Formats: sequence, structure tokens, C-alpha cells
Amino acid sequence: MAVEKTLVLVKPDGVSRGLVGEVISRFERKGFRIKALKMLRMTREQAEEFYSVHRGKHFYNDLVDFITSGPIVAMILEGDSAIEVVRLMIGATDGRKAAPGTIRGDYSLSIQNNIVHASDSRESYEREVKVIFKPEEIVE
Ligand code: 3AN
Repeated sequence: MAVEKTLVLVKPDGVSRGLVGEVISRFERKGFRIKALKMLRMTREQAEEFYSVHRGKHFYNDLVDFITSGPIVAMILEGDSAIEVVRLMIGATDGRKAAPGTIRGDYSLSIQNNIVHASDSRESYEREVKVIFKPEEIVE
């Protein structure tokens, strides 16, 4: 499988609970390389673009409110099959159903406050990364 990049966010609940180091550490130990890393607070405009695929769903407004409610930590990770492997490591969307050993399985009991986001496809990554990072913020 090919080396690829993916985008991970530690969401406001993960930051406020002090799980930034834990999340980064898991990905580093797995073997991913960090190609960009920053803390930011998403604007409403950024959040609406970031979650545009969910526009119209019943949880959309709550989702935008939540992701803009506090600082997040965003990173680009690179490695073999990064999109698929990182999704496996974060676990199912609902923390109550996520397998133990995954980030959400170990730290979340909620479908909204589920600690992390990770791109679910190449197309999602390409769209999401533009919302968060400028090209010059990504190392070669
Ligand atoms: P994932 O984060 O696993 O890719 P998505 O893309 O289906 O999941 O959903 C994006 C985010 O929307 C989730 N992380 C979660 O915060 C929220 N979400 C998804 N489904 C629901 C739902 N049924 N009720 C409330 N929030 C939801």
C-alpha cells in the first residue's frame, strides 16, 4: 500500500481533558510521521466548510457548535495506508461502540464528544486539509 497523508484533529473535549499528548503519542509510536501540527480555534465559517458533508443532518448545528467551542489540535500524519490505519486506531464514531484499544474506545462514551477526528478518504483529506493548513505549514 502507498504512503499517504491524513488529517487528525484532537477535538475540544480531547484538549480540555488533557489527551493531546496521549493521542499524538499513539500515532508516533505506531510509526506515523508528523508533517504539520498546530493548535487553533476553528471559526464558524471553517467548521461549516469542514463538516459540509453533514449539512442538513439533525446533528449538524450541534456539531459546528461543538467543534468551535474551544481550541483543537490539528495534525497531518504520514505513513503507509495512513487514512485506513488511523481510522482503525480511532475506532467507531460512537465511543460507546468503539472497540477497546482504540482512542474512542478507551476515552469516549459519546457520539459527539468523541475526542478525535480523522479523514475517512483521500477526497475528505484533500478538502479538510485546505480548511485547516496553509501549504507552507506542511513540511516536506
Ligand atoms: P467520524 O468522526 O467517525 O468520521 P462522521 O463523519 O459520521 O464520523 O461524523 C462526524 C461527526 O459528527 C462525529 N465525529 C460526531 O461528532 C458527529 N456525529 C455523527 N453522527 C452523529 C449523531 N448521530 N449524533 C450526533 N453527532 C453525530
